[in-house]
Amino acid sequence: MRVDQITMREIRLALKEPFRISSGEFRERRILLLELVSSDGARAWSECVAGETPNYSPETIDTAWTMIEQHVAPRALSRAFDHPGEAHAFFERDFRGHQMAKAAVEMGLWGLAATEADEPLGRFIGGTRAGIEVGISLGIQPSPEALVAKALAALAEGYRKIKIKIEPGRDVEWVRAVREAAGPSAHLMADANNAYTLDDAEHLAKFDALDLLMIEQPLAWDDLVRHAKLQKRLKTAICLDESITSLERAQDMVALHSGRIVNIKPGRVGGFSSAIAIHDYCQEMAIPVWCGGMFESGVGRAYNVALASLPNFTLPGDVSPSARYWTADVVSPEWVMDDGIVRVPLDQPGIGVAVDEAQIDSLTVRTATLRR
Ligand code: OSB
Ligand code: MG
Repeated sequence: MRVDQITMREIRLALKEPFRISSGEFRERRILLLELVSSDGARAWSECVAGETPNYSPETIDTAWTMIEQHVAPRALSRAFDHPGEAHAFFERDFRGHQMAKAAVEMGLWGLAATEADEPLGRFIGGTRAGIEVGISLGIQPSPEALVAKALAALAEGYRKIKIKIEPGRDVEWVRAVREAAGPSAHLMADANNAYTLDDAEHLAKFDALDLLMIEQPLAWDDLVRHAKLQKRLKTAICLDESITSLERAQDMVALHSGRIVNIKPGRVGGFSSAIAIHDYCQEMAIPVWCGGMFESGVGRAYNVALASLPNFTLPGDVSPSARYWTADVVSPEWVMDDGIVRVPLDQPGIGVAVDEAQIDSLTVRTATLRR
């Protein structure tokens, strides 16, 4: 496979409602999309998940734009690949960090390879599921009552897991209110996005009474050692998100006992090869994984859905349907949820959805095209 051309575009998509996490608020997504063209004329779209501000990881859409334009895309255009699985190691060579920038191009290569192989992306990577159980991620609400209302509405819509964003002052009592309203069988979890320190261990142990599936990333974004100390003091399983940026960090998590579950976001770990390697390793170690989300457009969602069809993605993923986020998504068909399940598109090759190019043109604020 040879890539002849990579077109970068930034589009703007307004979220239906603002989304607040402990480290910041999102109202609109500035989304970086790529379109790769192979020397055989095959085309594939991919998405960079970096946000507007560096509140989740050090990357932003602007750092990713620069890195892709100056470093990642030129590398991808510089040689042929027998298989997209070769790209990750090639992008890592003497090139530190910038996982989201690397992942956008690397995943595009997987999308392109699946298209050229005439196989659905999920099957191409060895996925076995035809549908993905969906969890919703609820942003920090103005009051516990508002949170309870959102959680009950989501359960009524069929969501299989409710993730509640928390921060100091809006945590145990807020989640307890949801537990009391939703009943003992609801699958609930909390995500702190780094809002706590080890000094909060005693407070966080109060979550143990609420029978949560897990608590996601309570401590610093790049921490493993303190999470291990905290995990010793909690019955509730810690799930790591921000801290797992590579297979090696997942191995460290297991070695240190920093957590018992991994949220895999392919963008955060440098792409599909790394995400699949973490999946395989966790499966060997009996660590359940699930697919996280970064408010992807329908393009990035296609990759998450394909990835989540691998067998060890045993917990519901943050792969909500298009209508949860956008008035109109940029793909057709839009992603839909039926009885809490998003279907893995297995009836067509590649990423399984078509990009609405006229709509994308109307949303585009900048472009760049790189050629071999
Ligand atoms: O921590 O999982 C997170 C969105 C932006 C940044 C970080 C996170 C999230 C989400 C969104 O929780 C989940 C989704 O895309 O539905
Ligand atoms: Mg998270």
